[in-house]
Amino acid sequence: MKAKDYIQLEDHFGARNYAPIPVVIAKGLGAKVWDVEGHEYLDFLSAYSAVNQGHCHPRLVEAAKRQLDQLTLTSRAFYNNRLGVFESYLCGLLGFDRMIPMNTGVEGGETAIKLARRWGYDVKKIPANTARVVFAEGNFWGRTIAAISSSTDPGSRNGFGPFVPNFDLVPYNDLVALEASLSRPDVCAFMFEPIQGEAGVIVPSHGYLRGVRELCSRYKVLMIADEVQTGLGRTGKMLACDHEGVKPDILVLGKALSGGILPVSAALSSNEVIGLLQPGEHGSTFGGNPLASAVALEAVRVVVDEDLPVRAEQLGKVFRKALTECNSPLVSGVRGKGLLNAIDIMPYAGGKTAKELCYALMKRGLLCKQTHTHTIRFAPPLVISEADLNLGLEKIVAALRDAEREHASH
Ligand code: IF1
Repeated sequence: MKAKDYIQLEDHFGARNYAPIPVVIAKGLGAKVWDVEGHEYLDFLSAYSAVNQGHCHPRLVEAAKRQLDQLTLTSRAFYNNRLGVFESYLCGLLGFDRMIPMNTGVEGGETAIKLARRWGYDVKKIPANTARVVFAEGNFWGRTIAAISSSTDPGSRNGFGPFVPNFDLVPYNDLVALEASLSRPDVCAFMFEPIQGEAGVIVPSHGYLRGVRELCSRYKVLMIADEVQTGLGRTGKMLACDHEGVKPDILVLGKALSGGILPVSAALSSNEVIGLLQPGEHGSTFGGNPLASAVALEAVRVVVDEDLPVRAEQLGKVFRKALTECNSPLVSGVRGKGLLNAIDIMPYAGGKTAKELCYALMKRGLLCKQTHTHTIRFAPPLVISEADLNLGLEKIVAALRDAEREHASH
């Protein structure tokens, strides 16, 4: 079968809830993927930061294969010999008392909100069924009814109402607005991304994270950091909150928690918060399964053993410096932290923009994806070699020069 045959199958039998770039990937290793025709690409999206460790990391594939021959799923009706070992390692590494293992990132977010509401009622004594959760405009934490209920993106919300009540919104990176919202006595939590991913890699002012921490402590509101995308080394620290030495009350992880092998997420918190849950009050069929626990333990160990946060920090500086110094008139912004970066593209050649540049980059052997109309997010695996990063930069600069020439002759 050719690429077009695979595309036709998905187009005929699948939902059209995506508009993928027309490449059919069949193999991945490290920072590279290959399509069904054998063409090689540098992956500068990393499945939206789920393969920080690189595609098919040998240690993760080995951990999965080893566990597959033993046991994959028991349900939580029984104990298994992998979950507790994973929980103790992750809680110890990140400095939390306890965690709840789930599967997708959005389940991690839902878990965090349930924990915060329960804490609001049992500890902050908020009247039953009135607890409020505050979110930042531009947030993205998934596609469930609760997640889209907090969204400010019409594309995520329209046609899916009615929505979950008692969700409030404040502008991102605005501590004055945040304080006004948190001062309400019925607010139990503020859930936010330390860097907004889908919104276009929005990096808040230095001091914002510390300001959020101080306000949440002052008004007795739980600070929930959604690090599904920014966590596990992506922004140049183990957690994006580490850039300001801030510890959230609840931490949500996902994506790279399994290195892209299978869905693994978690909500980590304190005895005071997680200790409130009684048997039967939360869970998931696959949450904490032995296969996920074995793979996730190894995935986090790889982040630590290969010093991926430091790599992201160093290579990110190389990346942003090169893109800034190329001085392309089409690039109106370069921003990011670690290896979570983005550029804003001015419309060129009669209305072309980020999407067309992504197509041009695909033809040059680099895969990335636009977010909203004018922004391209670049997020290669954190294991990318400096040589491959520079190769990727050459492709990006060459595609920008082509676009500049096309714009000039238009
Ligand atoms: C898709 C976006 C990114 C996330 C943060 C929770 C979740 C996500 C900060 C939920 C998931 C994914 C969803 C994925 C594409 C990708 C994405 F473009 F959709 F918005 F990364 F920015 N918190 N983000 O970024 O995790 O339930 O998906 O495991 O195709 O929808 P999930």
